[in-house]
Amino acid sequence: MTTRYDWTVDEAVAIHDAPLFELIDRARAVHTARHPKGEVQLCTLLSVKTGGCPEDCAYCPQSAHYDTEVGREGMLDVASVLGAADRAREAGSTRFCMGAAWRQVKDGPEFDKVLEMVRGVKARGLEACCTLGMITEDQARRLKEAGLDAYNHNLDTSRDNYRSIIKTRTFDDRLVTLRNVRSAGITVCSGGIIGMGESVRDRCAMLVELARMSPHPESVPVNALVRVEGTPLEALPPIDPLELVRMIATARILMPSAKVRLSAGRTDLPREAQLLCLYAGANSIFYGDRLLTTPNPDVSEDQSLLEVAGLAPLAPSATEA
Ligand code: SAM
Ligand code: DTB
Ligand code: SF4
Repeated sequence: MTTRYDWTVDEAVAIHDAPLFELIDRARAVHTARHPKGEVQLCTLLSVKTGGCPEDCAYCPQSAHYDTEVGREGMLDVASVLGAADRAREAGSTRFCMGAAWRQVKDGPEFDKVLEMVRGVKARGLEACCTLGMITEDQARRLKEAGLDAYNHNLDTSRDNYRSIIKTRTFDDRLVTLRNVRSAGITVCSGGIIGMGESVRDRCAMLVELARMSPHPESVPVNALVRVEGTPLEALPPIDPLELVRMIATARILMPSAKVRLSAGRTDLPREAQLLCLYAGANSIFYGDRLLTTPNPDVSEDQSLLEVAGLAPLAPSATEA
């Protein structure tokens, strides 16, 4: 099986729209060829700086443009972040992702604190990931020096659909940050959201944008929109769970070696649909009862999810960078 970097949107749509069992069979074959069968990486998220974000992302409860239940909070201190990292590790997570509601990183004391958090997370033997908005090449280099493994920066939707979701930055701004991350030697985590009113073609175009990068992103989160009161997208209908299965299977086929993460939206997803996503190519979930500002399934529910499927959390030793 070769890894391709020249996928077209037409090809991706044909894969996505194939009869469901054909799609799942194909994705499963790619998955088992490239990844240990019964392994799922557990990642824990923590919002280290919540709310008051100047960007206008239509899905986001943290945007200052919308009146949601999420208020602007100060930055967490390093000790409480590292306390959360300890608890995440004890619960079985091997990756710890710190998020900040920033448009872009500003050099100064807050960024220095993030660097300290990264060093602390690494000292605990966890993979360290950050998602802080746009970063420069120099900031990426400093994060790398602190030991950062991965940077999350989602494309979220297709280039064509971008302006209907976010007006305060462009799709190309996103690509520049991803390039800065890559050139600093940090692994790339980039994916998107379904359920924002986009077409199947938009979904596939977003995946193709990622799948034409060489190397592919090491990590591709697929989120289902969490519809939050006060955001412009609050009243959209929920997705059909099988749409998520198709999206994950398509991501798996286009980017065979990536970790495909079944991300936000699991609280509304029946257990059987989650299992189908894990069968069709997802090999990671967010673990812990919060995402950044919204709920995630309880840890006990997730333990039983993995148990019924005979899946095991990826062991820490296998992930140390
Ligand atoms: N501010 C940084 C940025 O936008 O890159 C980092 C944090 S931001 C909350 C990280 C990602 O969370 C977004 O790119 C988006 O894909 C996802 N996200 C935010 N709100 C969401 C929602 N309501 N439903 C699903 N995913 C969401
Ligand atoms: C990603 O793609 N999904 C995560 C993580 N990367 C940072 C965030 C989901 C956020 C969902 C809304 C919230 O909890 O605020
Ligand atoms: Fe800000 Fe990120 Fe939310 Fe957009 S997704 S409003 S950049 S926190």
